[in-house]
Amino acid sequence: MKKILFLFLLICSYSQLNAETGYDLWLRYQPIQDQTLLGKYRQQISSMYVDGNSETIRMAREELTNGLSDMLQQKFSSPSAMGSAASLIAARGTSSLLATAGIKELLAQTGEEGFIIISKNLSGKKRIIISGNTDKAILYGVFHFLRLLQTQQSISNLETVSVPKVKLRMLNHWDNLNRTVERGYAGFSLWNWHSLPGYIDPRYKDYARANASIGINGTVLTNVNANATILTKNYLEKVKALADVFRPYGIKVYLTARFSAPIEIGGLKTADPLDEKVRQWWKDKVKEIYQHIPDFGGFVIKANSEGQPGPQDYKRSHSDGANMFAEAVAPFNGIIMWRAFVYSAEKNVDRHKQAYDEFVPLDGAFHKNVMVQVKNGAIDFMPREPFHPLFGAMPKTPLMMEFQVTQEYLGQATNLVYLGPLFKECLDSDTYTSGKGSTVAKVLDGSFNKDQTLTGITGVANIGTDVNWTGHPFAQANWYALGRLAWNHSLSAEKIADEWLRMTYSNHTAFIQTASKLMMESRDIFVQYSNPIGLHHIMGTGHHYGPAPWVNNLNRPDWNPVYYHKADSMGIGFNRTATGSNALVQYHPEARKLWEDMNTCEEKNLLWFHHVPWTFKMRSGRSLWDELCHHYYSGAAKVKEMQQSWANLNPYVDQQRFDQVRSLLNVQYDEAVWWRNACLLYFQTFSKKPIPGQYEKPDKTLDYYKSLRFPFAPGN
Ligand code: GCW
Repeated sequence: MKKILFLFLLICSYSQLNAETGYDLWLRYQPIQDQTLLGKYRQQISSMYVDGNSETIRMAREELTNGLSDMLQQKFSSPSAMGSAASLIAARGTSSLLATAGIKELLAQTGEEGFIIISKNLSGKKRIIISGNTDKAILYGVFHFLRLLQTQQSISNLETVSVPKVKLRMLNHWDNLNRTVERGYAGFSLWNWHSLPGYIDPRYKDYARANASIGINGTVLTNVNANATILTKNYLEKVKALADVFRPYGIKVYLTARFSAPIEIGGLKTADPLDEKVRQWWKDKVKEIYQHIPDFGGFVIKANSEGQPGPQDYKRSHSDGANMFAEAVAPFNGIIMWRAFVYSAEKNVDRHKQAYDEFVPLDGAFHKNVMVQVKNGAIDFMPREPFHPLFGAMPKTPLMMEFQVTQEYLGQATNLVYLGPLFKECLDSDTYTSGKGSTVAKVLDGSFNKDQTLTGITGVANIGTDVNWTGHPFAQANWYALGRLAWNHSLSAEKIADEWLRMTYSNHTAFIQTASKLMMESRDIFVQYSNPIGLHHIMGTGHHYGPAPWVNNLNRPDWNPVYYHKADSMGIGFNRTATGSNALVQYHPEARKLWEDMNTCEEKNLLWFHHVPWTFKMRSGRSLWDELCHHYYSGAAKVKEMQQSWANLNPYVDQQRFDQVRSLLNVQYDEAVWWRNACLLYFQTFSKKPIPGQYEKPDKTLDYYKSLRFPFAPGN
């Protein structure tokens, strides 16, 4: 009886949770409800002191004061008189406050950005010390400490030493100057170019806080499909205004450079990277940028890709192009991230192979301050994609990972898809290029190259003006996961989901268990009802929304879905073995083994590498056709289960955010059925086999699905 009453009271109290928009992201700093824990925390943190007076320290102090005051429900401040009397001290290792703390050795390992959080007896009193070698490190430590409280961890015996595994942890915004966002599904661009630099939207600071809290230290403000206008004086003043807001949070600003800018805004006749006038133009432009933004990070460049101008327009190589920029930014310690996302309409070569063919011969030809930025897979951010064969294949060139956080191909902003498992699947893949265990993550972090100074992971942002930043409330988790993995790629996707859920929603065990499962399964479920068994690139034209495997009339063969699935009366899938395009040859022989034989190939990538007969016997005992039906149907059915799981979480979530997710899951179910029916009806025209009797038949015709149009779908 008592138990029932308790449950009743619990449900009453939760359903009165205040409505939230999601604006606060994972930085909600909710009052700690658990009284025992609250008591402990209050005792352990009776007073605080943040030492220093730089802008960054001021931000750290502000965050800690607000966070502690809100969570512990008592007023905190950091009075300058407090100093060594405080029970929580945040200070640089060189601070006299920590002279006797004995942390020198620890701090010798933490570099410029790493931090320590330790419990220590100092002058006869137990304290918590947050320290590092720079103010930025302290800021990171403060955010981490707040996270410990937000996720209700014990702070009794702290001995955290945390050092980022890669140096550049970035977001790439595909934001246009007119504020549309290419592949953006969360409203318009945050950057209000028109009102900058005069008006500084407070949101810019919240953006910086959120990024700093997960260790992101760079942001590329503009679309890789670049507009040269960003490099004009007017706009540089706007960029400077943003850089000034981000700087205290340790975030550097980068831009995309349009290769033809010397012609478009410089009045030159050519953009040839070996032309002296062009080189000088870029040098002057870069100098001008650094006059505005002394810590400008550098450029990201998409060249000779999907119609963008580039060095090949002048019969020069990618390294000629990259090195011209590298030379211009080198005096200012800037860097160049040169994208490897290239494939040509003229070449009749499997698109999968083109970047490798183009870039591997250039290994060693790039200047020291150039990174080659490689997407996680060789095609294009597909729902499931084997790792890009370039990882491990350019040992003399630092490679930057480019993930896509925005869900261009993974349900955009209507589907709940947690990308942690996708990121991890790639990072943990073994390239074998330096022996067993040469994971993509280790290639990135420089484990195999002692001379490598540049290391990095970036993600194409999913952020816009929507009040909750990301459109789908759960898409916030993908931004969060990108940052956390860039800091520490060995974190598990589960651990990251757990942290995010606790901070964003609730620490309640029942909530965490169900919600975490929901997240962890979501990506596989999406793959099942959209692109199972290694299918890829069968989405709608242009907007990439929904299924359109039948499309075969686009200008370039490799823009057509039929190019990728190759369904015919015999079977389905892309033969990338030696008897086909032989893209497999680009992988190390050991890595190749996972895929090269149709009979042993891991099934999740089977149709990526093989053209498989409809009657082929799968491990389940089913024929390929039946297996395909099984995946599409069970994928859609699992969305129903997701809806049910979410419904059960009602007591733990405020009504506003609960309803939004609930409604979106309804949309997701409809979209799953749409993918399932459209794909199966279409593939059936080749397999000529029935959809097994246990499944409900599609209630619409293939022609109906083919007739659907979405002229104003976002992100296009
Ligand atoms: O994923 C594809 C997108 C394009 C994008 C391109 C790229 C910015 O459909 O919108 O262009 O990749 O990564 O350059």
